[in-house]
Amino acid sequence: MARSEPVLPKLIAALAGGEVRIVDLTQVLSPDFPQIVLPPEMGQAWPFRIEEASRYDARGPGWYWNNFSCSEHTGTHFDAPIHWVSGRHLPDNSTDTIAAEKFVAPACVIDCSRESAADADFLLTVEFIKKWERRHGRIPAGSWLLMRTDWSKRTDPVAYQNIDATGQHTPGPDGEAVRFLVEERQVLGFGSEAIGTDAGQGFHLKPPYPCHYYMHGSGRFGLQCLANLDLLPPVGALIIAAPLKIKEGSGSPLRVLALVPRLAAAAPAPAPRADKRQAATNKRSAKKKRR
Ligand code: 23J
Ligand code: MN
Repeated sequence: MARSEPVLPKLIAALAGGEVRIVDLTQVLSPDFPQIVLPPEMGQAWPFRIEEASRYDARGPGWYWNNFSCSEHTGTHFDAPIHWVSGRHLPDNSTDTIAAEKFVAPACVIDCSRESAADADFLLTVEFIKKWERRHGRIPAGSWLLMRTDWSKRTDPVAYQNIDATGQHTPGPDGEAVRFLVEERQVLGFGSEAIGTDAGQGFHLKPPYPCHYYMHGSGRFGLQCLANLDLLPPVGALIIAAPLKIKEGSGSPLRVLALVPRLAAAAPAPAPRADKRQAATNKRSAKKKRR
């Protein structure tokens, strides 16, 4: 960007003119929203609770306000590296010490909605990611990788949790995919629409909960219980995700916002130059042949 063209006035004008829209990727924080449940012998995350302090009444004639309590991992929330044992000794690993510039970053959105509808235990693989890259280009270092599953459309808490006798059944990445994203693509973090960044059956993968283990073990972040990922383009969105500055916090509920170019939402991104043959195929059949 040339120094004679300051970028912020352009952004401000683009926002005012509707060329850049704000998409809210956050679930409503309420006692009704599902909370992750661990085996009963383990420590549990508090669900969201809220209690009125006053509402223009004898307790406070001119004002309304509430007290609330919850876990660091309630509702749409951020996972910091210190959350997992693999990240416990890393520098700047908690919500109060992560550099603030990490909270504004681009996103790649990988659409697994069809696969997740067909199989609640769908696992995102390296092969699936590489297929996505042939259409949309290489995942840039420092990007969020957001896994679109449309899981956030499940407004029934029972369907959202999807627990049966064998445990929780929600989609997530397999261990190799997480290692690929961390080591070969240097992603900033991984985001999921489901209740965990790991699959519901992630405990049975190697290592258990590979997304938590590898992401946080290499200083990367997680976003859980995201919504509206279907409104984002595969590439080109800018995410603002800043957790509360809790001292030594392992995470926090937060508001996640995406800045989205108006015309980018529906149109596929330009094909990568590196693979011209594939690019030609994509142009002909981008609509009918989805991965
Ligand atoms: C603790 C133990 C296992 C898991 C989690 C927390 C989460 O998903 C979380 O909210 O970070 S899988
Ligand atoms: Mn969490």
